[in-house]
Amino acid sequence: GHLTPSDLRDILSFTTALARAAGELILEGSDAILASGTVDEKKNSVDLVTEYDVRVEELVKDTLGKSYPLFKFIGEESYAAGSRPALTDEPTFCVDPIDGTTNFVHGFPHVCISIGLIYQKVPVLGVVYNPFLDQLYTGVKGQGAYLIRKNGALRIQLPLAKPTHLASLSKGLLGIEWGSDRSGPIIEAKGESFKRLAGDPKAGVEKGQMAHSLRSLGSAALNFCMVAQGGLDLYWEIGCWPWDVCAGIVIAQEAGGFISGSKTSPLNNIASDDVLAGRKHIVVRAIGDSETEKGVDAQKRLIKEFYETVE
Ligand code: 2AM
Ligand code: CA
Ligand code: CA
Ligand code: CA
Repeated sequence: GHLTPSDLRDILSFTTALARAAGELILEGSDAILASGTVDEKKNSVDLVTEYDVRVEELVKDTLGKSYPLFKFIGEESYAAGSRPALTDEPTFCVDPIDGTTNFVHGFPHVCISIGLIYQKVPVLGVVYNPFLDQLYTGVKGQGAYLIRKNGALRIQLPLAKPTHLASLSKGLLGIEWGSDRSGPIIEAKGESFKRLAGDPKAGVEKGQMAHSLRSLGSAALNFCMVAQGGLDLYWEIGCWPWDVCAGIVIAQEAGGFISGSKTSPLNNIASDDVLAGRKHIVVRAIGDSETEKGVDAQKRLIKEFYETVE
């Protein structure tokens, strides 16, 4: 059936409570993993997974399945285990049980549960909860983005979050990530882009054009939330999956951010699908002369292409 704004509000309360419950399990898991837990390697020695990634996804998948039996479910660990439903126009939850697993196993407190909802192939709702810092971010298409902490809920709106003179690509604070694909060409190309952003003259940067600094939070979802909050001026990443970006896209967009992607931007010397989030003029500058897509087109494409990427 059709998803109304009121349905989305109901789903938001449900998924917010669920994210908090998942957060409790993540905190419990952190103590266990740091004390004596086993960390397994997936594709290489930096692609990590723990039993808690799987347990949190089971909790979320089972709970959603009971209340929303007709909705489809896409999750990182289910996908890894071979459960890969086709992406359709039906309502589809898109979940990353632990985003920032590397942080999780190191006790670096930028870790979250990310619950997104896709409808007609567009992300329409996102809940991202960091239980270590007790920060919960929400976004619902057309209904705004919020940061909820112990002391209350705050509507987040980019134009109000930061003085304009600080918000540019040069002089910005930029979110970038090394990712878990460390194959030579990828890491070399990323390194070149990062050097350019950091101001290495040999990498072709004009004086005064470098970023204030680069930050790697280690969680894609939290990078989007930090863009929404105004803490990062741009988030740029290559190698994402739909569960990394689904919830965060809605939160950043509802806070007034712009989402795009480009295989041909000056940042993207890997020519693989990337994602950019930030204020529109900053994203447009980062993309340069290459084509900028309309927000919804870019989001649709990102979810679809990220999902249909063949390993
Ligand atoms: P994870 O912790 O759920 O595995 C770090 O770059 C961020 O990107 C994390 O959100 C991480 O999610 C995600 N990520 C996972 N695999 C990646 C890859 N191959 N390339 C880039 N990012 C990846
Ligand atoms: Ca992972
Ligand atoms: Ca992830
Ligand atoms: Ca994960």
